Amino acid sequence: QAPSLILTEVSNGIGTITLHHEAKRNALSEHMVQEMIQAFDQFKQAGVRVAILRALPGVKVWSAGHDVTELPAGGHDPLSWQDSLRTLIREVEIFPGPVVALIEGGVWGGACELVFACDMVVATPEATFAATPAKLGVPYNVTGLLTFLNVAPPHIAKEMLFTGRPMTAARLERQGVINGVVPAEHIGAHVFEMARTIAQNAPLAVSVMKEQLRILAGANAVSPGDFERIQSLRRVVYNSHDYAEGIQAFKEKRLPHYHGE
Ligand code: KGJ
Repeated sequence: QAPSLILTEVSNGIGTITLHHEAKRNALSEHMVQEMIQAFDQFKQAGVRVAILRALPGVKVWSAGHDVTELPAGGHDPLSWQDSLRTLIREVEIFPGPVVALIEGGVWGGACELVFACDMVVATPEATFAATPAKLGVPYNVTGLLTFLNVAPPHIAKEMLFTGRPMTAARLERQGVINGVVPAEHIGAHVFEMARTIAQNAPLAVSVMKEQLRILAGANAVSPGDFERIQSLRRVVYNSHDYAEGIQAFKEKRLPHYHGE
């Protein structure tokens, strides 16, 4: 059996998932994602009321995002319904209790979306957040963009998505995108305190509010025609030279050369 890439713990109705694959900078591989989904299932069975998603204390990289080696080479939708990142984000959204992200280090690409999809986010002052599909030439999917628009003001979401540059925790807190910035030595206690407060409240009321908020946040009507148009535009991107080049350049550890086709 392959070694576990996460650690899990349950105590007093609070479940913690700790990403633990530092050699690959906690990239969200299929293997790690499957383990996280299993952990959420176990949390449900154990009656966990609040989940905390974190990496080991002191890490430089919270997660490097989608495992780029697992993105299809070209001609296939890299963020289809069955993709591991998409599956994981749905799992966080439908988990019956709040999921709180505790962030130390850099958060990249799909991991940035994962963190924004959590119900609350607390980070250390050194934490940074980067949305990187434009760096790799990836056509981001519809619900993925909605995750950004649901938590960030449009100008901030666009700056993140168009530049791909890491944004500081302080700036995101000012914009109301994350809930708090707490020094590393206090962040664990701070997040557990928040989790304990939620866990003492009425679990049915909390979980039904979470589900209502999820439904309301996704209540944008897109016509079938518009949806098909979006999918056809995305198809142009993942069929392009630039998408294949972005993935290839990452694997060869070099800068990509983009032509816009
Ligand atoms: N996928 C697969 N392997 C990765 C990833 C990744 N995202 N990130 C890092 N690794 C692997 C590297 O290939 C190295 O493998 C090892 O982790 C350490 O990375 O050569 P190996 O040892 O076999 P590295 O780069 O030596 O570590 P640092 O110098 O500490 O740099 C950490 C960084 C996070 C800055 C750097 O690894 C990096 O820039 N990673 C890619 C970040 C990124 O662009 N992620 C977004 C991926 N895209 C998406 O999530 C999506 C959905 N998207 O639309 O774009």
